[in-house]
Amino acid sequence: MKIVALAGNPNSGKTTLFNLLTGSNQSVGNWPGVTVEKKQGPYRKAKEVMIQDLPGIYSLSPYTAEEVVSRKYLIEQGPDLVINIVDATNIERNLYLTLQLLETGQPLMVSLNMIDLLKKQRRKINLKKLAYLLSVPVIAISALKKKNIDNLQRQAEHSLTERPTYPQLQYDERLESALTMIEKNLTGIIPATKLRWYAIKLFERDEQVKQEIKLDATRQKDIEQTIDTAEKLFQDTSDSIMINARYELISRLVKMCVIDENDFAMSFSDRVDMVVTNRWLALPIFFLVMWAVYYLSIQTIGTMGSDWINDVLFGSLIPNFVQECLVKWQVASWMQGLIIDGIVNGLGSILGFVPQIMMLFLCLGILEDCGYMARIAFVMDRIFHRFNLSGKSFIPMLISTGCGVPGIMATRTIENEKDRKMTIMLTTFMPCSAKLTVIALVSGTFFPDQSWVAPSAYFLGMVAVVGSGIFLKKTKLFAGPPLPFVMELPAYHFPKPANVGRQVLNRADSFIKKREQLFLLLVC
Ligand code: BGO
Repeated sequence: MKIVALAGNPNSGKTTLFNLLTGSNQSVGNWPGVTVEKKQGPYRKAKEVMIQDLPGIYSLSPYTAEEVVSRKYLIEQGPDLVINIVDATNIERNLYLTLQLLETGQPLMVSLNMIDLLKKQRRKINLKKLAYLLSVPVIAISALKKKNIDNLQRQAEHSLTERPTYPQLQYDERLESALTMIEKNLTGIIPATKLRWYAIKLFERDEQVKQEIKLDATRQKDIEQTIDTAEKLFQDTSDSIMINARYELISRLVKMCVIDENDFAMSFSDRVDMVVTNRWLALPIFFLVMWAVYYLSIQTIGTMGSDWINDVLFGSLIPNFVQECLVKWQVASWMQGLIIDGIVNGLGSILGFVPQIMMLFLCLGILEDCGYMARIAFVMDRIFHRFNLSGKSFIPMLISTGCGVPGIMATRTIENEKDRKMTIMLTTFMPCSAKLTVIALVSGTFFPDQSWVAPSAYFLGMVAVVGSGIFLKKTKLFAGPPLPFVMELPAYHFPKPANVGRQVLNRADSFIKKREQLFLLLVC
């Protein structure tokens, strides 16, 4: 069986391409020992080829679980072909991973995705030149619009059968001579195809690689001397020398291959972002948006649906119908009371919230799908960072105001394990739609004429959650600065009804199931 691995930055379109290449025949699990999703599936045109989706990563450094999994897989398993999906609209950042993939010496081809968006941005990339400079095939595609996929498949099939080898890219001459000296120290210990990768990693003083290959003292001393000399020459640390060398090469590649027809014009998303992520306007706009969301779901449209379910459907229609049936079947009156007051009214109290919740999820789904929520995480990161919290904790917490279950699921995007665990612990305490009812009940019963009590309890709950986060961050278990917040801000899109619909149904489903379980527990 031949293996084709898909590698690329998060949001580069890997999943979209993976789905096209495998059809619906995929299996999902976890990589051994870590909670990183592992997806694979047979190539839909040749079942003997397995498509392996690697986690979305920005580099092959050993910091996040995703990076460790990917580099271990690439170096130890050695797939027959790596397809590197590059977001053509973010080529500078995406090429950083491309250079690192080239350094591994694996057979590689580049799939330049989102070419439709690039065209809209009035930018072009000279593909032949880029392929020539990178020394690997480059195919431009649009995975979303299914454009040029045949060409990509043809090239991949050709690369799989021919297995062509490509020359390594050359960085700064002084760096290259240091790398050659390290490679000489590794000859005979490391296979020739992997010499460059190991030389670069040792040059970067990568602890994992150092421990893996365990060199004798003489070689270690030689390599250390080479690195010291390079550091003196460049007046920089060795890992920074490597990073700079890659970025210098990328900036040369981009200058030579990318043609920007409107270098000074701003895109629509840039113009909207000037207002929406503005230092002073971002939060007031966000509060207005959230107020509109709650107004639509809790005050108006959602409540109309809930009132109809409570007052009409479960207020008279269903109870009257059930009562008539029970009387006709001569059921004992205590049993009638149990069925109508217990089961029918209980069911009504679950379903009564559904319109409000669906409306809330619909609004959140639209905001997420059009790209606004990504901006909010970015804006909130400015505030959260002051308390050593990650801005990525905000979206799960926000989703938890609807329901804790999808909130916990949303923590998957937080790379730092400590931050993820802490967010999981805290999101469930967020005042969700279920707790809203309890707040309404308690404040309505004990403070009937004080309308400020319920909203205060709601917002106090949120402040307590953030306060607990600040406190937990000071404990040994969760201490440490959050990882730098790197997040793709997608261009604003019209929300896709299918995406939004799926999200609303999934979230409403977990909301109903959660309440259903509680109801069954109470009935039992
Ligand atoms: C959202 N062209 C365009 N225009 N978009 C593409 C293309 C393409 O060729 N390929 C992918 N996309 P993933 P990873 C989205 O989901 O495959 C889009 O992480 C959004 N979602 O549709 O998931 C694709 O697996 C809200 O867009 O990438 C997806 O690598 C607003 O790129 C995104 C805007 O694709 C990432 C887009 C809630």
